[in-house]
Amino acid sequence: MVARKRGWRLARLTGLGLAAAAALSGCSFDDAVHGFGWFKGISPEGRRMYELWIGSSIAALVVGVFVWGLIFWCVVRYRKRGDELPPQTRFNMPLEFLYTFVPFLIVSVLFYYTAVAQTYVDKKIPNPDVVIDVVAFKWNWKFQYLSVNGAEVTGPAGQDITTIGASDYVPVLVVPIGKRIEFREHSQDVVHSFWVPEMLFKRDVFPGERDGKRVTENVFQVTIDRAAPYVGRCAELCGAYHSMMNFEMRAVTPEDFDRYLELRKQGKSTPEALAGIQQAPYATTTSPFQREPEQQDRQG
Ligand SMILES: [Cu+2]
Repeated sequence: MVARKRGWRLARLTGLGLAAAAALSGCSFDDAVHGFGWFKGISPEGRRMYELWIGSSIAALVVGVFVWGLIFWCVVRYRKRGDELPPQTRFNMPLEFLYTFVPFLIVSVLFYYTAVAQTYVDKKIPNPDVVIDVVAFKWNWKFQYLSVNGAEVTGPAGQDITTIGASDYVPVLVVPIGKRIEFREHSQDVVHSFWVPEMLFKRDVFPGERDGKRVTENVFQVTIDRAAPYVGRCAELCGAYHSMMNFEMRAVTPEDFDRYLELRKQGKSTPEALAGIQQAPYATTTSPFQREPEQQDRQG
């Protein structure tokens, strides 16, 4: 009777714990189960990596279930039945060949799909629609629009159009959806890492100079297909205030993007220009500003 009561309490506690974990982690059951914990991605590149992850996880599960099955079968089938030594079957050539060849095959298949996905994610086209210069430094980001549709982006007086945070807001990088965006990274001091979790992508930002000129080692391109605010982070421990090195990437329609750039060129600040395209409020903390309910849905 006591044991049954205890079992019931344990079951109730477990259920409560699982429910709390699901609620506190902030992700839906569907995300957790179907995505094995991953975001679905907001770019075609991200979704390729998502698919690779899902495929690899399923393959690993299949192998895992098969191995667990073999273990339990052996445990039951070959229990000790007496003191007599069972028949010894070492050096079984076909079996040894099989368990050398099969893992090699698995690794080759995983390698193939990884190489294909990586090539796709790293692909760069010659004339991206938007080119953005990313400068990381301790402990903030500076984004500069270098060109849009092949034309250099400058203000009327030839000034650069840059976005950098201030004491009351994090840098907000406005980008258009459906356009090929190129990011050129450079660090002014130590190694940082540009990371927008929902892009399922991050890339280190390296410092370096050659003959007095900065070296841009890392360049990548991406197309974002969902208009929403996304939090961006530094993913490389870079010093005392590394954790504060956040930015926001605001993906908007191409029309809003053009208007935003126009306002910036007219000398408006980032918050003013954001307000001008009805994209205020802007982020003031490490989280992007309050999202619309439909944008919160990661299913896309
Ligand atoms: Cu950093």
